[in-house]
Amino acid sequence: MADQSTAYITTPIYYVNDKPHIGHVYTTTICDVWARFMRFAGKDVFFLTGTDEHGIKVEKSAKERGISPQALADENAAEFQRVLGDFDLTNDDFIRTTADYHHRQVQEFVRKLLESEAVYLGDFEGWYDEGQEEYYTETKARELDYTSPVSGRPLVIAKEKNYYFRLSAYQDRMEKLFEEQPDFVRPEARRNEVLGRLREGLADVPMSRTNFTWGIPMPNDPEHVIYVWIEALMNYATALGLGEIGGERYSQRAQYWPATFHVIGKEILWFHAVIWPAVLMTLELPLPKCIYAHSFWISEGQKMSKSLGNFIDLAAIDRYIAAYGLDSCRYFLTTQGPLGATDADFSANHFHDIYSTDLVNTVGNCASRVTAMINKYYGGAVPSESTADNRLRIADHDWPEIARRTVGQVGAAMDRFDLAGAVATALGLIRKVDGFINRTEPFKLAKDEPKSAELGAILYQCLEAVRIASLLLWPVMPRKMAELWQALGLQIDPDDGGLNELAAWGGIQPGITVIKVALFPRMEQPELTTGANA
Ligand code: ME8
Repeated sequence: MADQSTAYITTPIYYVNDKPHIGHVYTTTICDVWARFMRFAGKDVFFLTGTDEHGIKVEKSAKERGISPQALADENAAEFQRVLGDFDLTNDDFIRTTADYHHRQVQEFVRKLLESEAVYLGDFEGWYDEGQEEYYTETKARELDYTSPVSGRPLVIAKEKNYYFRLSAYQDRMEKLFEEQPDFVRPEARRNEVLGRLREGLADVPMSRTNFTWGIPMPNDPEHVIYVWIEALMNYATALGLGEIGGERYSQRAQYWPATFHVIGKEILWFHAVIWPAVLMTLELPLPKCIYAHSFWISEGQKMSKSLGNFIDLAAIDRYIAAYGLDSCRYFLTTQGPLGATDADFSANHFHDIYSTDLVNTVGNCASRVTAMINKYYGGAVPSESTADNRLRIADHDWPEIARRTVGQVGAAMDRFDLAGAVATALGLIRKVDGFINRTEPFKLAKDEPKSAELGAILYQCLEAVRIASLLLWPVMPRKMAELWQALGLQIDPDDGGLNELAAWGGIQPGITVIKVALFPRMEQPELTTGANA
């Protein structure tokens, strides 16, 4: 099981009855940023994403199209993999819940649950959301006005003989968990929601269904199919082979358990924050460290919907990538997304503003300014920052200390999954370089005292700070930062770790040649539409 050096991050597994859209790309991209950063920082990371392929919705969609559920799952899982491939995502595996190893292990886990006191056969009647395949308590159903918060369709009264998971028996353990592990659910607003619902009291939840067949049968009673939510949650454990102790997967991957972060959207928090830990407690497996539930993207100020034509689907995302480049899209998603407790608006104007302000005017401009001056005044050869052995301290800037602090703050933000905070801190280092240039005016100095020690020191320090910022920004913009490294003659493989050593002050050797870079072209705002049919 996990020690200090390993980390495990997961996305939800996505339903294959729908096409991939910005929400899926978003969650997977932010997990990718974190995974990349942690690998660079020297952790042994396992990053998992995948598809949720069973359940009545897939069965129905397949029937409508006159194909088998497996054929539909194969087609859409391939589409998800293709799309995710376009976003430079570095997931270590892509789990599909129709895989044999998942099937075997889920049955094994359910066998264990059946042996415990946690599962029983009983009658059930309740408010049911057909689209989400989720039951609601009377209180919750009333609060929702008896309509699905996801599809807007009416909830129905459903009745079935089912196996139940005795969630009610976990009330005390759950309350204790939330008390002892205050960071178990993040952000805080989401934790409070779960706590509120927890205090209303836990009701048992169905664990099996008999009204369809597309799923994994209960090992003791094949008439029943295991409830897709219980089965889907288990993917986080089956991907690591935890249901087959001693097996190949287990020997290679068990050390990653438990998850550092299960990153999800807020609509599926209850399953992850309450049901999943109760199942894990019964299976006697360690609990995840944090369930991080982000909010939603909305589009141009409104909930995304096909009828409004404002859906940020793949065709729309592709248009943004074509106009601004992939890394700009990763940057926008990471820094402007709904990482916190409020929804975030995806708007063409906002995208363009961020591109212009942060990427063109800040990152791109600063890197270009510094490399251009070194070329102009030193023919591209990096000057030294010192006279004899003394580093010149100019304009009260203790650069090594500023850089050290920045690296520490970015790491601490990443530890909390505050990706936007981490990037803002890294960008802050670039802004300090800009401020430093404006204060010290090397261009004037170059006129008065060409090649003075002070001029050399200023430019060295600017370049060094830009280099360190680029290491911190790499997880978000891997292609652009690699382009910058090439211009600076640096060979870095972040997958090999070493961030702390590389980010130590003084990494650039005076005398090496740097090329002037232009990372982000300035441009007029392009006309971009959102939905495919907008
Ligand atoms: O719920 N903004 O799958 P799913 C941000 N199979 N993120 C969004 C979003 C939006 N507007 N819309 C969706 C399922 N997402 C289950 C999960 S896990 C064991 C099973 C993202 O295909 C967000 O991460 O409906 C959300 O939780 C996920 O897509 C839901 O994907």
